Amino acid sequence: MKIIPIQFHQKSHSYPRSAPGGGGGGRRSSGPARAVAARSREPQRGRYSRAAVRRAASSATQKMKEMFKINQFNLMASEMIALNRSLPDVRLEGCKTKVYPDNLPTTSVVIVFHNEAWSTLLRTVHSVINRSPRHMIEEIVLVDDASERDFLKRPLESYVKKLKVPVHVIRMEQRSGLIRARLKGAAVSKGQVITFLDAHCECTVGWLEPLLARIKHDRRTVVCPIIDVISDDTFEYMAGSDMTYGGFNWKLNFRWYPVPQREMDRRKGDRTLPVRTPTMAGGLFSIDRDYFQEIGTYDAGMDIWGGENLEISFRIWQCGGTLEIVTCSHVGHVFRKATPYTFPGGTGQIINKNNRRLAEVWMDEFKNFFYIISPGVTKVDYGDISSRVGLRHKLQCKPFSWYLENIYPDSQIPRHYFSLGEIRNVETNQCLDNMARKENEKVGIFNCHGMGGNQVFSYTANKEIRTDDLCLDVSKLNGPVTMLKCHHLKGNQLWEYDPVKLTLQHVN
Ligand SMILES: [Mn+2]
Repeated sequence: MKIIPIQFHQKSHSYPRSAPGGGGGGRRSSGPARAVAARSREPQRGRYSRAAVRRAASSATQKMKEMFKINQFNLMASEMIALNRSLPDVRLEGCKTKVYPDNLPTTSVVIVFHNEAWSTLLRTVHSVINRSPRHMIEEIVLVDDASERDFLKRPLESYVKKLKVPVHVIRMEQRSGLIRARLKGAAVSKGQVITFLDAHCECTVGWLEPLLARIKHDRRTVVCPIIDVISDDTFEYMAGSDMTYGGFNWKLNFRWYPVPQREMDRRKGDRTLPVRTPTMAGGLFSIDRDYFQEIGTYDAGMDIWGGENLEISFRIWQCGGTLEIVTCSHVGHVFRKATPYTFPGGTGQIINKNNRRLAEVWMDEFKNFFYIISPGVTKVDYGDISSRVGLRHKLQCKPFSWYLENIYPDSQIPRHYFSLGEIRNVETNQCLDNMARKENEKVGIFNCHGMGGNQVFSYTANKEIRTDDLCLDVSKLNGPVTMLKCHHLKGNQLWEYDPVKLTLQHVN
């Protein structure tokens, strides 16, 4: 049996890091090619000149490393690439011939930034202007979340004044975080649709029309483009996969998972049709401006960043909307391995608080999967959620069980299960423990600590034993018991519990 690996895995950031082998992979962008050309001049022969070239090269490398730290991407490479560079057309063939209505709604493009590099921010702006039909762009709104860099003040304002699309720069008075800065940007925007982009993106040909067309068709549809990968090292542009969609694990981390067969069947195998996705990555999406208000924008009680993407995803689905990845729309994003930002109080506590609010308001009893695997979360002060609970009632939103059943039946959180907790050997008082090991490794046994976390397993209605998104699996006689991606097909992942003998037995 074939296990489809998850293509994207990342600890602290909710975007794919590596591109699967898509159509754009392997193509060289103009920037790094130019850097290579500059190096190709033959050094003169001779000991001293060679040493000088080596010294120069090593000091350039040193400088590149220093500059990398500023934004956690290769700033030197970014600065060598034109602000209006051309990009490959990475769309599926069937997308290139699609015809969209003329009278699509207009959009405001809202981009929040904090200490962003000039080159990546302006490349985002130029790519919007160059690759969008002029009459569909109402304006671009740049929301500065209290940046400290001088070039992002007056120089930015005078630069964008000369562009052929109105660009407004608005400033947060103090560091407010992504969520509140986006709310401010949305509040001043005038387009019929709001399109949120990150500050280090590049839009490709034809990106906007298919997004707006879905919203025109149904204003309660919220749409994301396929997020392509701009290398944080070379700025090479690589197509993202149309075969993954958004999910989440028990820790409420956003993850990309393979688009399941049922969603391929619903689209009759046509990959150019939008994919219904359980969640969005969060950085890039378009939404009808009035609908954004109706469904309650963002939870303004959340701080800075984190959890807001799952919150709006659950809310859209549970309250009668639709969330899609429009596979004919491609926007690139620079994926970073580490965040260059610091937050007052540290990121961990902020994300715990935001996730706690999201679990309390939207997840009903299924919040226990989150709390038992991350017990620290139940200790954070998450503030007052009464207005968000009120919103849920006012909009008559459906329960989380409905979402799991109908929108995300392949969820890592099982809709039906027999038990959730530790698996204890009653004679030795030792417990099964995932030992924080990864996929394909053996499950461990350790003294029971009663603190949840790595000793939490669920015995599901499908008779799987799961810990987060891994299932206990035995593929040969006499073991070992390994942890593999759950495949929902029973087989090697089927276990029988005998409540009389208190045994769990692998039955395949
Ligand atoms: Mn980003």
